[in-house]
Amino acid sequence: MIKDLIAREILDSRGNPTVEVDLITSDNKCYRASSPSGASTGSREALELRDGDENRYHGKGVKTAVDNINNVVRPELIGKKIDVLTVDNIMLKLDGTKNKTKIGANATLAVSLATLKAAAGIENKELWEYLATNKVSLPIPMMNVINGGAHADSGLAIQEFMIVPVVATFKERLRAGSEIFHTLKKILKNDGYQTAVGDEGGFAPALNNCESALKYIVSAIEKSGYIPGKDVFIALDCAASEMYDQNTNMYKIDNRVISSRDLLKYYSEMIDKYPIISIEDPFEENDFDSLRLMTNLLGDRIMIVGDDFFVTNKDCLQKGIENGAGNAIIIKANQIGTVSETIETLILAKKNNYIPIISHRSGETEDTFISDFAVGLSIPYIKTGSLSRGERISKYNQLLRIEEKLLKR
Ligand code: 2PG
Ligand code: MG
Repeated sequence: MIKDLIAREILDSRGNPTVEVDLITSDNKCYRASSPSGASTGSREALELRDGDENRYHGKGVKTAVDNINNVVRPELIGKKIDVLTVDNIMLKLDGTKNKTKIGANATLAVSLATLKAAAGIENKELWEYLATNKVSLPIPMMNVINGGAHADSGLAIQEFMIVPVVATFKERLRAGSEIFHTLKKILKNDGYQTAVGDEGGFAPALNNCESALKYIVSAIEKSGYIPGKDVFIALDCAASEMYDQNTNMYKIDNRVISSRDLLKYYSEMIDKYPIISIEDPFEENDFDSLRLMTNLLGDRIMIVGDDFFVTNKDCLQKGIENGAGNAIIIKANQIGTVSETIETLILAKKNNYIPIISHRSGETEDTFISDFAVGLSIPYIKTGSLSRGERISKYNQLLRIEEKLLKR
């Protein structure tokens, strides 16, 4: 039974407030969870409730969301069974809005996650074990080694340049990632570029264009002793809504202003030249037509991933399914605000052969639930940043521990 809920305002990896919850069970155990926070958010995401009081944290305080848990949610949940679906349904009813605008998705998610962790704890299971229904495996990481877009001031239009090591074990994938990351640092530095890192721990060099980022990455893969296109691939998150100008219906990339058709041509050239296996949000979030066109053209060669397009929302994904737009989906629990709705979207994706990729947010906490979700829910890919910054590395380290345990069995 839920004995108590204590919510508080903590800070995320960018130093902005977010919501943390302690759930106390009737046998006095404490289960803790927190909500991550995005920067390049999709407009259809559930509401991240912020106070807007400019006198605190530049308007970014989450006191209202915290108070909603302590004063609105808590009284309804005390004494209730520790079961995610039950708890989520109570919160959905209390909120009553489509996008969680009353309670806030940052509030509901923290409570939902804490409940899930408690449910696992009661069965003496780790979170991933509790979630697992059949044979599990470790995910392939997409590691964001060069940052641009809204995550860094490198000036690069594409937000994330990721390496995707596909070598045999997770431990070896992580090693490959780390070795390539450090090689990349060396070669960037040698060429006179800055090697300070962006929000997700990747470098933010002021390169002239996106293609040079791809060249540097390929060179770092090779110089580290791995084969591009065999051991290690490349993935991009264009977060193209950030490159899009709705007045002109054009995209800005590499000091050029181009149409969606030319952007598609550009992607297709890059896929021919570099070992790219995945492109996320290639167009602005409403342009399902271009997404469908790209899926028809390139969908049998690469993953075409919807993040801002689908926002972990089953209705938005359904629109993609009906249009044949995209063949993969980013899963971010805070985009929808509860564990059970996240799983619903995941099930819909799998049923329709959309490849799921579980993802962090650019603002993260020390909570490593996405690592457990990746394994427990059989999600083949995980996006959780670069090979630096504790809040990113903590997810990788958790996956190492899980793999170790699985190998012992
Ligand atoms: C994305 C994410 C995570 P943000 O666009 O995929 O990398 O960024 O959390 O800022 O939305
Ligand atoms: Mg994205």
